[in-house]
Amino acid sequence: AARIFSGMQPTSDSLHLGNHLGALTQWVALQDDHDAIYCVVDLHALTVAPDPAVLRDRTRRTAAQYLAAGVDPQRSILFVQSHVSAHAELAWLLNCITGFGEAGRMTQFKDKSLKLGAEGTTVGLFTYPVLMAADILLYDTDLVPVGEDQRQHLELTRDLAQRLNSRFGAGTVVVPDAHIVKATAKIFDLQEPTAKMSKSAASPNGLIELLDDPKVVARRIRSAVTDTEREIRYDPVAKPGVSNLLTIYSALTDRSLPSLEAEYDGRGYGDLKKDLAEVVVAFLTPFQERVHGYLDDPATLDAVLSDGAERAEALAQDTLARLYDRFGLLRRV
Ligand code: AQP
Repeated sequence: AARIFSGMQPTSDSLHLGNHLGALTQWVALQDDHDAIYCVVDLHALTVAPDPAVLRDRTRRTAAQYLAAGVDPQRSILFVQSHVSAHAELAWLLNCITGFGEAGRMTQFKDKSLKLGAEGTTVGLFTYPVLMAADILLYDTDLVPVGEDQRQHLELTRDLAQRLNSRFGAGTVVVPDAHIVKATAKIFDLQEPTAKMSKSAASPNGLIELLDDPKVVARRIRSAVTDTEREIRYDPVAKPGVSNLLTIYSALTDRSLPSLEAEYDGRGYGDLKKDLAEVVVAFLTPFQERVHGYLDDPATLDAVLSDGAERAEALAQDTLARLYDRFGLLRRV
């Protein structure tokens, strides 16, 4: 079966609906007929200097949300990045074959470093996509399910993989493909429906976090920005706000966009928002119960993560040894 690898950063207490629909939903679907590995990428989270106790807590919370969404540790490998030291080690090798200009062209780095300023921007943030490439290449990954915002990082990963293969011989590493599901590749901010929904949004009102109070969620959906027309129609260019609501509705109910357009033909935005709020709350309520179930039993959660790390480590060590050898590092006897 094709190998899948993906991860999310433990950089907030809760994942948001963009993370869920853009990535996590695909993770759960793909584990049926793929060999899947899912990771809480805590080393990546260090690029934003989190408080140590908060990071530790968020790492468990992120894993609990993967499980609550349906990641099955029997069928997939679920682990924490820092538990497998090969990630940091391979990242160093890849740092040494990545161009400074090449890394500097990453738009996410450019955006974030512009906000942080030269002194606030760490070298870690700069090499973040290289660590991401290491995560992926360590497991001979074929497919990486991510949202649209990660496309450029995936391209860099592919470039680095091809470079390794041309330098050290075909088949040194697997060149991975992005798996981006078009319909949900980019969920937008409810208040600013041309910007991606993001945990670092200007206003919390545009964000739906999976662990938010359902009442708050319903209120945010009811006050989502739409437009001055009245027609409920999927048209992301002319009607980004309404289209985003329809995308979320469709993804959570498995109903097609045309069937939703037909149902809301002649009805107002208020109806759409009220119904969507119910759909989202109906999804979130049992999800939150499951998350709290996992968090209430940290020993079991830690055991799941430890088992996952053991299985991931065996695979990662194999790739790392192969690459140390190709790079010409003397083997310890
Ligand atoms: N709005 C989104 N729509 C669809 N997919 C999304 N993803 C993130 N936002 C959306 C996908 O979620 C996964 C998590 O990636 P991450 O942990 O690296 O988080 P992120 O991309 O840093 O998340 P944010 O909230 O967007 O953070 P900031 O504000 O820091 O940029 C990835 O697969 C991503 O594509």
